[in-house]
Amino acid sequence: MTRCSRIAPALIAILVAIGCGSSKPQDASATTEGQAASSAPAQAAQASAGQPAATGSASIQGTVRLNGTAPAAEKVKMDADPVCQQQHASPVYTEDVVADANGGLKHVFVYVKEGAKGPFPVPTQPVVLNQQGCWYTPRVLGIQVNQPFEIVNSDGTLHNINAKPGVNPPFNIAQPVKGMKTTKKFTKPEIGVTFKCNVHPWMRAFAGVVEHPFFGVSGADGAFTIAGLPAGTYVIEAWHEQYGTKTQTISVGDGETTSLEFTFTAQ
Ligand SMILES: [Cu+2]
Repeated sequence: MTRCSRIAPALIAILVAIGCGSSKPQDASATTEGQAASSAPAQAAQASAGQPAATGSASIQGTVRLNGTAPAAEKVKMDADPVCQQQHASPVYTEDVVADANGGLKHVFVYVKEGAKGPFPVPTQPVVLNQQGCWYTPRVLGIQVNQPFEIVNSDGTLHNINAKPGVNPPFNIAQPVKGMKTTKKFTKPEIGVTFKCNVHPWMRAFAGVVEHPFFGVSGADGAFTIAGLPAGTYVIEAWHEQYGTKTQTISVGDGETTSLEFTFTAQ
C-alpha cells in the first residue's frame, strides 16, 4: 500500500505524458513497432547481399584510463519502490564514474569516428537493453543505424523509457508489465543517446549509434577491442558520460593488432 501511494503520482504523470491510458494499447503498439523494426534491417541486409564486406583483419586493443581520483560512488536509494529494493541483496552504487585500482575506466564507448568505408550490412540481431532490479543493463551500448534495439522489462513494476536524442526522434514509452519488449531503431548516427526512467530517476543508460561495426565499450579494467578493421588510417573517439570525448588518429595494417590508450582526467 505504501508503495502504491508513492508510485501512483509518478505513474499517472508518465501515462498522461505519453498519452497512454492503459497497458493494452501500449502492448499492441509495441508489437507493431517490433514487427516493423525487424523487417527494415532484414531488407537492408538483403539489399547489401553480394556486396563485399567492408571489413578486414586489423584490430585495435586499447585501454581507457582515468588520471586522478574518481568521485566516490553514492548508494542508490531504491526504497521508494520495494520491487526494486528486494531484488538487490547488497546496496547498489552509482556508476557515473567507475574506475579500478589501476585507473582503468569502465563504460567508455570507443568507436571509429572517421575513416570507415561502407556500406556495411545492418545486423538483424537486436541489441538488448534490459531493465532488471530497476537498473539498466548494459549501461553503455553500441548499436548500428537501423539495427533492432530491443528494450525489455524484467521487473514486476512499471518502467518508462524516456529517450531524448538530439538527432534521432525522441520517444517515451511505458512498460508496465513484466516481460514486455519494445523494439525501436535509430535511423541516424548519434553518440551519447540518453535513456532515463521517470519512475526511478536513478536509472541511466547511454547508446552510441554508428553506421559500421567498429566500436567497443570499455570493461571494468578499461580495456576495449575494435576488431575486423580494414588496413587504413582512422580517427578513433572515446566517449564517456561525464568526461566527454577524446580523439586520436591511428593507422592499422592487415592482420595487425595495434594498441591505443585514452586518458581522461578526473574533475
Ligand atoms: Cu524504472
